[in-house]
Amino acid sequence: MVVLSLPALDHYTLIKECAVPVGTASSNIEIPVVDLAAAAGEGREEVRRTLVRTCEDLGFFKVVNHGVATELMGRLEAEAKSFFELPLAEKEKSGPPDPLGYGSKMIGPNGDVGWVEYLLLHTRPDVISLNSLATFRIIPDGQSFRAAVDEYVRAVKGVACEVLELMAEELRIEPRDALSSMLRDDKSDSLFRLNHYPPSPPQLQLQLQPPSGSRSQLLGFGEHTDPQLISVLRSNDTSGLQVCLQDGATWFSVPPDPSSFFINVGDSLQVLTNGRFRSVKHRVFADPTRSRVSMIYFGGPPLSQRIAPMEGLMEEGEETLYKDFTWSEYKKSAYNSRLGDYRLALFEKS
Ligand code: GA4
Repeated sequence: MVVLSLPALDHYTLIKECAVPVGTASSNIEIPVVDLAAAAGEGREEVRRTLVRTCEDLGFFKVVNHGVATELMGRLEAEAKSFFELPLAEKEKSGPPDPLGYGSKMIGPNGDVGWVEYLLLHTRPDVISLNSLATFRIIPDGQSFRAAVDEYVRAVKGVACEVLELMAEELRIEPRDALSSMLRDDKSDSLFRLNHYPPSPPQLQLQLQPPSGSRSQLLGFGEHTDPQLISVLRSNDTSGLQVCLQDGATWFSVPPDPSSFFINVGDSLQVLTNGRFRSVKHRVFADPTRSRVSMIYFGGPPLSQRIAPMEGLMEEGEETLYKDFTWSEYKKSAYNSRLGDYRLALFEKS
């Protein structure tokens, strides 16, 4: 069992804000599966069809047979654990997040909190803030951590690009790499996040029970959509991730699967497909007994990229649902928002 050391139980009010009464999330939803080995062979068309249907309905799916080495995933998880096991004062040398670097309990710049500590890094080695740079200096074997992050990011970026190419093919977007080239671009503004959700301590759980007797859980990361194109998540064997159905109200729990990736559509891909694909709301609850460690690649375009519906997929006479904007404008606006805001509202045509 993985139990990492708990962050100091200091900001009691912050923690209280993370305790939310929850209804039972449904777990009997079958998560769509995209098999990349099948996509490389005769099954390609079938996989493409399922993928596009899934992005239209749910915006979330699991990827299997992806070819990323289990050893690499395990190595990075071990490096992340060693980092999160450091004393708080050491970790704080890489913080507060600006937005890159180490953060604990505070998410983003606008007052969101969660039962989580994290490291947020840029995937381009030349985009470093002092904080994120410090990350690899404060651990004894910082070089091997950096190397594992770089190797892992290269591998998951490959998976994200393969998936984007399958989508483009099925949507008849020309050229086939019109989407994936935004991630492959040297100037791609992609991020990488390592999250550690410590177990929610029993003494706190007792104190936090709402008077009504309803169940209360510690919210690790509040509900939100991702602003980028596509996110690729891998976690250890601890549950906690919940995804919202298209109705905007029904949540389901995602059973963990450390050997697979979970992918979700982000806001930018929703716009590039003129609302055909769904940017999906998701959130994470802390487990009462086990640490959850997740690693997420957020595939974003270069800052100057225009985010507008792709020509090839527009039907004749179809109107653009969104105003014209660049990724840089959208990103700036996202950082002025709260986690749970519907960020695309400002960019929709009235
Ligand atoms: C959500 C997706 C990514 O984790 C992230 C987050 C970012 C942050 O943690 O700094 C944001 C959040 C995310 C969206 C709204 C803003 C920005 C926190 C927040 C309140 C790194 C990202 O790109 O957007």
